Amino acid sequence: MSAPPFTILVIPGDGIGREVIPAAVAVLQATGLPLRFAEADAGWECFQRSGEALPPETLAAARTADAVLFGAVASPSHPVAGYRSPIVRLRRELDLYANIRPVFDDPPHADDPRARRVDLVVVRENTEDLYAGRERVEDGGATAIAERVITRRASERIARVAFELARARRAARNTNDAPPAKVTIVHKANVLRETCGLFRAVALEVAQAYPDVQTDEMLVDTCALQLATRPERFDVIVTTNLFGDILSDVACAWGGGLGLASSANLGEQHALFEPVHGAAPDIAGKGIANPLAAIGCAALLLDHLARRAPPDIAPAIHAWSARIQHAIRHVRAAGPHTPDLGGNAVTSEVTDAVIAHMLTS
Ligand code: GGG
Repeated sequence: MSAPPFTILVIPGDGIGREVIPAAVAVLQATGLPLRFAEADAGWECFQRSGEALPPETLAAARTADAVLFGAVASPSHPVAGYRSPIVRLRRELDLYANIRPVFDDPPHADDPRARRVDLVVVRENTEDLYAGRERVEDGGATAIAERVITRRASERIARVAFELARARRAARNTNDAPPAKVTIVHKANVLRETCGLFRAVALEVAQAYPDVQTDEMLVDTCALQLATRPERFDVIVTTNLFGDILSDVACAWGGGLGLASSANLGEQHALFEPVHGAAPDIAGKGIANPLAAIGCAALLLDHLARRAPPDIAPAIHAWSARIQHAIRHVRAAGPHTPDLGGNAVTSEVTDAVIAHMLTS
């Protein structure tokens, strides 16, 4: 392949991000595709070393890369002067407004028959809501206030992503008896009348343009319960930033847990891929982190590059993504498994197994 290489900016971040991202890079390198890797720093440990959680050179490199592969960040829960979450900032700076978090159980990790029918995507608005960072204290610190920002523009564009995705998923199922596409709009408009009220109204307006997609709506607390008890009823869930953060972790329980959950952060100009899991300080440094979520991100990243690649190489890039996903399914079924999946394999053994399967099947 003689096409100019795509530039992938790799930001391992904190904790197990530094263990699982090299695994994903090893998988991408094994494809032999024209990819050029650059590495940059960000995160809590970076802040402690340099005073910057997201150094300007990291942000500049992210702006020029074809895609970013991000590991994890471990922000402290207590306030630290000058510190802001670098991943929340990156999503906003790059206008990565759509956070796409698929959950499926293939092969099923549990005997529960519901697990076999789980195939859903949480589409989370990624740039505003309580994560807009408008917080202040009053009364000499006795009162803390956070402003929740919901705009028509952000609600409209995320709803459109959800409906387009539902339509595309239905088309990809490619059978007459496949269930219809469905989008569930999740909010708390009965209490948060202005903010969730706006999000709900705009999402329902967008739904009018998609008569082929079933639309329903659900309060966020009901959705949490339904995700825990009837996950098979969902296709695409669209919701605001904080609700999406929480609900996608709940949903992950049906996909074998956080060690298997990959996500894409997409905007018009940029794309960033990261495992849903965090830095996992309890296991960091032990070499036992599950790399499959990060390797799944590598597959999502290739699909993204394929959509932008010249027609002569796009099919090969797509094919490698499919091979990686197939290898992940194989290793999920046959092992080796890291401790989160009940095994005792180390990160490198799982990575090697994925690469071996991907290159030989
Ligand atoms: N890879 C996703 C990740 O790092 N999740 C943890 C998270 O969102 N942390 C936010 C933060 O620590 O700033």
